[in-house]
Amino acid sequence: MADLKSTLQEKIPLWRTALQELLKHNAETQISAVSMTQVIKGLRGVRAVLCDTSYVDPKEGLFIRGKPVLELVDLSGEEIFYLLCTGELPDANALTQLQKDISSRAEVPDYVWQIQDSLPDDTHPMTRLSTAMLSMQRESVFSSRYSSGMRRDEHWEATLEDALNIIARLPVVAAGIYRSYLSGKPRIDANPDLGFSENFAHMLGLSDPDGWFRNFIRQFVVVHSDHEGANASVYTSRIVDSSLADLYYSISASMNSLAGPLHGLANQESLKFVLKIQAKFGGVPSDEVLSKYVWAHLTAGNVIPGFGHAVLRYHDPRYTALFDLGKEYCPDNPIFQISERLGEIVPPLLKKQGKAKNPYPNIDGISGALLHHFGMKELRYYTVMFSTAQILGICAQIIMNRAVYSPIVRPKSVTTRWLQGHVSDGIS
Ligand code: CMX
Repeated sequence: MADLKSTLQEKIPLWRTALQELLKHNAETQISAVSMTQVIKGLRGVRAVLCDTSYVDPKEGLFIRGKPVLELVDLSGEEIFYLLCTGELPDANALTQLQKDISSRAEVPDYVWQIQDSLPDDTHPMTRLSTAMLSMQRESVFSSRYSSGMRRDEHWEATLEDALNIIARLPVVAAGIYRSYLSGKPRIDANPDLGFSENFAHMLGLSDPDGWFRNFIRQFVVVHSDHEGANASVYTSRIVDSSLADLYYSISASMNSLAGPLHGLANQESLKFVLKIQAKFGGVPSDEVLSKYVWAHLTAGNVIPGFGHAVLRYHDPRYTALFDLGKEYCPDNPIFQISERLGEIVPPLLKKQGKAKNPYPNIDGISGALLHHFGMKELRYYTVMFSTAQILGICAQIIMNRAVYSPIVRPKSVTTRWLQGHVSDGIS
């Protein structure tokens, strides 16, 4: 099989033709209607974004390029990136070539660390990550080639260059942030013989005598790598990219969106909730005590972090993957046990409250328990872990967008007055 770039070169004309054909014969075909509720309540369920890298089925959860995520959890970061980009897995040669290419690009410029050193100590790690990404924008191949008059059909190639540089550097930056500003230890250099996930685990520097942490990170990366194109962080990156701002701007923007507590910060918030329970009850409370506590929290108007979802309506297979690892690696850890009990106790309570459309735990309701078990006690760092894995999907989606010439995103907004007029005109 050919390397990543040649495979993309082969496939891109086919993707372009497929979309042109769809438009030629169905330009006015309606695929989704938009209700008043959807306009006022976050466009939930409106089918308006094209994404071929992955699909979230409300019942079965995440499919990456048509394959259920639970069949993919043992893939390396490079394999999942190749799959996201092309729809195929690389053969051994293509994989080795991609790994070598990425590891040859892992040098992070000094100015990135100088900027990091100048930030106040209490800067949130997500702010650090986003700042690092934005500070490297001056290195964008897309941006510099665009200024020199790059042809439109070459946009994806320049984006691929940016993607490979970012995929090489971001784990180094993310792990460096952890070491320097959270655990107060010196940075660990990347090992050129290790791939994306293993290198990230290595550079974080947590004790890993059995290789379990490395295995956990491998699965963590796969399950966080992509989740369709319209979740808040990924869609943010795609909107930014649609103006032909480059991947650095786009990914930095995605990080700012992921940093919200209803989205990627939920892994931090979820573990905070679990630790509060452990401290309050001096360990793992009984189911009865836990139910009362959760119900009081809910009826006081709070959300239960790590539960619910905007698209999923059943169990999240990404939760299942990490939960199963927890069962294997740390069944007796009280933090894991509280998370496990919450996974049982919260859904009936959310159902009883009758608001959440999905009462089940999501990925952010379990990832923190494992990170904590493996020695990462700095909760504020957890969303950085999510973001570092998520760049694989964002890069793949944006390479595709440039390949098929996705135009600038610009839906139409309406005023409240227009909506009122629309209703009173009786038009529906
Ligand atoms: N705890 C309490 N209430 C919840 C809830 C939860 N876990 N999940 C949903 N609800 C509430 C909503 O706040 C909303 O209440 P209002 O009508 O008073 O505004 C109502 O139930 C309906 O919400 P929904 O349609 O089921 O959910 P949304 O699509 O609006 O929001 C999400 C989805 C994820 C933001 C929401 O479930 C939530 O806030 N969960 C907790 C935070 C979380 O875990 N986020 C991570 C999600 C995964 C990710 O993106 O990383």
